Amino acid sequence: MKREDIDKILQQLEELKCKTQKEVEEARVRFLGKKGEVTALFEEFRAIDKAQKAEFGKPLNELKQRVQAKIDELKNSAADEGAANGPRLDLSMPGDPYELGSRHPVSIVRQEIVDIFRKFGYDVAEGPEIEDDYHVFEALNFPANHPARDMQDTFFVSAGHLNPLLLRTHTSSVQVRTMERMEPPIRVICPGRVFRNEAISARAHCIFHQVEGLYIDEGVTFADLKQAILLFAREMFGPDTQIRMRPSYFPFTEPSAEVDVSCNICHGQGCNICKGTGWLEILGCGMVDPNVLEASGIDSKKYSGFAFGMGLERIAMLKWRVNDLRHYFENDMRFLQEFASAPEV
Ligand code: 2NM
Repeated sequence: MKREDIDKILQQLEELKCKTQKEVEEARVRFLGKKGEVTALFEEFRAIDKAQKAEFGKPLNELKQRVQAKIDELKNSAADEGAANGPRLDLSMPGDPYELGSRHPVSIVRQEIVDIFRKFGYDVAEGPEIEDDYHVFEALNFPANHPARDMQDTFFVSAGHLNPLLLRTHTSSVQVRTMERMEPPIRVICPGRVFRNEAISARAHCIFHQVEGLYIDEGVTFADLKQAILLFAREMFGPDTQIRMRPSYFPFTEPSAEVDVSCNICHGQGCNICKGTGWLEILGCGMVDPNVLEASGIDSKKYSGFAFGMGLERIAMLKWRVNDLRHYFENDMRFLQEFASAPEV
């Protein structure tokens, strides 16, 4: 092994020029490849005696490092053949299309319901999602020990004092605020998000959406309630829709009723959506309890009223035959895009 062997390669390295990546790769193979010049020197090095090893070990390692550094440097500066020889960017090509979102089924149903009641002369009222115990329970005639007031059923934001903050469990609190603020006649609907501490399943979720309605004036009767619900049901589900009322119980209304509409899928024949009954439950309602009117400063001797409430997820489930509530909250594009062609409302 001779010093000149190393110097000769260093000299070649000085003069090495590569224009393309292909040339850089060729240079790498020439020096560092299996049969490369530097590799050959290392092979030679293995056979020499100890004294020569001491002389050539260091310069040989330095040579290898310098070759590698030079190759790396050329790799960074040489042109990419793809860029130099490949197709030019065609500026006349159309761009990627924007992915358009679509309306969420719950929004579609809410808008339909709001439009129907607007036509009947109702205003829309909104209120806070974080409420206090007074507006969600106390003013609505919930007894002190009612289970809804329990941690089991309601999400509390702050507990431990007389009027704790909580996430509203219904939008009736908005109606309480409306009654506090206005003199009858009152006609409002309150769409909004509500929260209940439920285990999440196909039929229950801890967040869902309601529309509640309230009508207060002199001489409002249960007959007015029944007519309002019938007109609403026919606008919403079609002119042939029938309704039926079953007695029920809510703390804030007396008497109270559960309303079913005739199944518009099987028209009373019985199908798996209506479980063979021919009827679908869609809302709860009743005459506002005089205690509720009085709590918000409305004279229950002079005025009476009705109220109703319905769950939007449930109505959207019936309308589009969605079989699992969780679809509404997962934002899976495959689900949402099924509503892209739903009527724009
Ligand atoms: C329902 C069923 C029955 C209701 C009552 C009130 C208020 F504030 F006037 F008392 N708002 N909403 C009501 C009545 C809600 O939902 C199933």
